[in-house]
Amino acid sequence: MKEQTLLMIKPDAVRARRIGKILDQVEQVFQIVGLRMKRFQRDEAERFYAVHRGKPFFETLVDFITSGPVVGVLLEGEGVIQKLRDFIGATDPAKAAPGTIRALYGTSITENAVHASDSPESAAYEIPFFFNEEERRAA
Ligand code: 3AN
Repeated sequence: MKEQTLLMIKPDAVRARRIGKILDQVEQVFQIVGLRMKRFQRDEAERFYAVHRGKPFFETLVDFITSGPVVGVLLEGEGVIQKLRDFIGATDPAKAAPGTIRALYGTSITENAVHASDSPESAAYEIPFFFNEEERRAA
């Protein structure tokens, strides 16, 4: 089934000037249909990570994601949600498979370079933080 998903390049990777390298690797495998740089306000970041509210790392996560600009990347393709999750690697870069984006560019479980939606439900929730309906349809 053709799906859309969100990849987000996080502030650590933006600061380390890895946007181009990450997009290059992603583009060799996936179809990029949308691209937007933005900086989260605190309330918006708290909504983006609402499923983690109450967890011990929630404040750290919100502090980090609001610490600088991020890049939202809209991807489209057959089974792209799971394929992209495999491509970025495990949440903890130390445990991510060699060659994955997080193994290459992540430095800690918080500063792990990228985020990718983990299900159709989270993709539907997360994509609108970067792209509106019209942009999704035009993709
Ligand atoms: P993923 O990004 O692989 O879907 P989630 O959804 O479990 O991982 O967590 C979202 C984000 O929260 C992670 N990208 C990471 O930055 C942070 N995080 C998750 N688990 C921890 C943890 N145990 N300690 C610190 N930060 C965490």
